[in-house]
Amino acid sequence: MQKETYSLCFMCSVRCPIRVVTENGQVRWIEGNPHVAGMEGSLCPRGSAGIALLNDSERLQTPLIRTGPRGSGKWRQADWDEALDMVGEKLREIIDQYGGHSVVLGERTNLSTHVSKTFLKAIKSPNHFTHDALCKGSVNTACRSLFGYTDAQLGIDYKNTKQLILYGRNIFEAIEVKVANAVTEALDKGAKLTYIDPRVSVTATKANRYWMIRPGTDLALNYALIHVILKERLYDAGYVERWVDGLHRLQDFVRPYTPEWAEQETGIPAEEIVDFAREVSKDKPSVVFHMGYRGASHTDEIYLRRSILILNVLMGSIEAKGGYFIKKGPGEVGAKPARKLTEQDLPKVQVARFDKVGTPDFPLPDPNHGVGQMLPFAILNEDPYPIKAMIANRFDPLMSIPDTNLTKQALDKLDLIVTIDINFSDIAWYSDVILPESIYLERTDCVQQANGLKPQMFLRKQVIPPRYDTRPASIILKQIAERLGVAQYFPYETMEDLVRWQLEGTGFTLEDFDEKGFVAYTDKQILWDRQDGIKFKTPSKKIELVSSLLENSGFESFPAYQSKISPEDKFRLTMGRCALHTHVSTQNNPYLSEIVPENVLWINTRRAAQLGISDGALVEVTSSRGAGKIRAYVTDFIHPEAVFMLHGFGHEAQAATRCFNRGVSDSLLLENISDTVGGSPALHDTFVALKCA
Ligand SMILES: Nc1nc2c(c(=O)[nH]1)N[C@H]1C(S)=C(S)[C@@H](COP(=O)(O)OP(=O)(O)OC[C@H]3O[C@@H](n4cnc5c(=O)[nH]c(N)nc54)[C@H](O)[C@@H]3O)O[C@H]1N2
Ligand SMILES: Nc1nc2c(c(=O)[nH]1)N[C@H]1C(S)=C(S)[C@@H](COP(=O)(O)OP(=O)(O)OC[C@H]3O[C@@H](n4cnc5c(=O)[nH]c(N)nc54)[C@H](O)[C@@H]3O)O[C@H]1N2
Ligand code: SF4
Ligand SMILES: [Mo]
Repeated sequence: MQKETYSLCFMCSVRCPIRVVTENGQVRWIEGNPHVAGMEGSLCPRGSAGIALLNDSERLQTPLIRTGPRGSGKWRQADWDEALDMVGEKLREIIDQYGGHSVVLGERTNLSTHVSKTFLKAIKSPNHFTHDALCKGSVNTACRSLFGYTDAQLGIDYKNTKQLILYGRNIFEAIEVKVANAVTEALDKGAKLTYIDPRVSVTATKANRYWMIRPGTDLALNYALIHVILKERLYDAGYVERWVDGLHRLQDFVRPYTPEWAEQETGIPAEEIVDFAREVSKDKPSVVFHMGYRGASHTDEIYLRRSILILNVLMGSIEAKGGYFIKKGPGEVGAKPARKLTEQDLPKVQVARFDKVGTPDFPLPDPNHGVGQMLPFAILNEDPYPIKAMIANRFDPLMSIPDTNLTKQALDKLDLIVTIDINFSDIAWYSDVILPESIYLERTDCVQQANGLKPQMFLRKQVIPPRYDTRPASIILKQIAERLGVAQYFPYETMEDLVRWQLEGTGFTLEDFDEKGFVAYTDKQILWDRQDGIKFKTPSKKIELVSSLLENSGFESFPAYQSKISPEDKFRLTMGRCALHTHVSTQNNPYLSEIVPENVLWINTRRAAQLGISDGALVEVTSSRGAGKIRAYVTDFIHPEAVFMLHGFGHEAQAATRCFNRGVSDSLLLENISDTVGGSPALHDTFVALKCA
């Protein structure tokens, strides 16, 4: 008999709502949850490949304990008690000798992050970090510097927008299903799409206007746009007057940054910049300059993100139909959000974080997430103190932190590496103990509090029992906590117990999710009054162009532009995603690996000819940090100063046979340098040389 279950996809962390059909213990069908606006049954290719993941015989199946040197691939199977006892004993020794702060837990932010944070607090470690800084740390800091809200607290009303401007935000390949659907709908209704990227991505092909910008120079374009908008008074004067602090300083600052100046830097004709500023401002406030994720990633990234957000502010598009909105939580309708374990009375941790976030050395990045790419430096330099153990949960520091060799060197100093994963990731391969998690179809997860124009809650619900001897991470961490004598902070035996505990006081029950997979606190959209009702969270309660957050920590609000023209004999290395893969997770998926089995290096036709590189040839790509061999994809569709490769290839774990040693890992080539104000790694500030292999 067929059964349907509503749940949440986790082939990537967008968490699209899904409907799953099972029959006789097999998953027959997965589709987007038809009850959820914007999904309408659709799913991306990775979401559909969830069935292949479930049936994959190469995923982790039992706990494993290393028997040879790290990375040698020698393992023995263990039962859960043995593996957990071993982890518990080793952690106990480390904590007794070096203190709880010598333990770090890094993870991709997920629905159980409050469980991991509780685990660390229980053992008195401040050292929880998420992937966030690596993904959008500088976006987060830029948002706080202007509005007092993080990027995650802002949403975009794509459907009603009239002008969408994307700086390498490759919406049709770096997919979030609801967003891709909403943008398609807006384009069908006549919205204009402007796409800026040194590379012609799929999104570029859907745009009304495409600019092949010189890599790294988006900030110059924006300063010129702001220059024109202010000079020609194209901005929303009423909104700016009411909500904005610091316009005059901005005006003085952008005066020298003319369109003619920007043309020299970006390669975009000055008259096109002026025409665009005039066109876009006619549609204000239903205009979205997308704040972006990983397009244009440099040591001054925070200032690019601020400039993008400032363009929105000048269009009056913050808290506007067809613009940005501040996400509303259940508090707006007098209700309560799901509880988190971190709300309990936990031990106070006084020690500074390993990455020094929140101290004068690194004041601005979000301490709720930390800055993961600082980990290799903290371990190697024992600064601020020795780190001895790492738990990697749903995160691969070897492939997701730039400079794999440096990260490995640091990990070699640790006494214990534990990985909680579903796949033989490179970090699992390099661990001492692997604790396998049940995949998303096999487990119930913590509640997703989905704030937005309408606050809602979603649930990832177990669809079928685990295929193999695996457990949910929230249970694994509780069971380690038991061995460390801190079980009192984990008041549950099963995931269902934990969800019921979370829902207490919200007015909803676990069963309420059965019908549609979610519950809604209200059915009306909540937009605040643009005249008087917008609750900005900055000290001034206004949008701070001149930022107290930045300036109180000694950083400028508007530093002078630094040119980004690349050296003539090298290429700026850029990277990104494709629709068929998630970061470093899916390259071994039986379906997805068949369609995109390895990455290639995009190189401009003229530069390739100069180097004698033909399409399909094997080239050696070398940076200051590493080298690799990869096939060339010779094309006119990339700027001559840049090369591009997909992120996530070049896996080293031999047990993942479909992706082992296929293509090259960008992390092997990248230098580990950061935007030290905003917190993101500068992924596009490494230069590479090419030659025929
Ligand atoms: N299929 C798929 N979808 C995903 C993900 C995934 O792994 N797979 N991951 C999700 C996550 S976590 C994220 S963060 C987002 C990422 O979403 P995006 O940031 O939209 O995705 P990327 O593929 O990293 O796109 C980077 C783009 O920036 C361009 N670029 C490089 N240099 C410059 C520059 O100087 N200026 C400009 N304007 N562009 C430049 C690159 O050519 C590339 O096209 O995608 C999300 N969606
Ligand atoms: N060099 C370089 N570094 C980057 C980027 C880049 O483009 N280039 N992009 C950055 C960005 S935008 C992001 S968001 C991060 C992403 O960085 P990561 O979070 O490290 O990457 P993912 O591929 O999302 O997932 C990492 C691991 O989670 C495992 N996993 C998947 N599902 C589950 C599950 O249900 N449970 C458990 N326990 N594990 C699971 C996968 O097998 C994989 O090993 O990387 C950042 N780092
Ligand atoms: S974007 Fe695709 S892979 Fe990610 S959650 Fe949605 S359907 Fe799943
Ligand atoms: Mo990301």
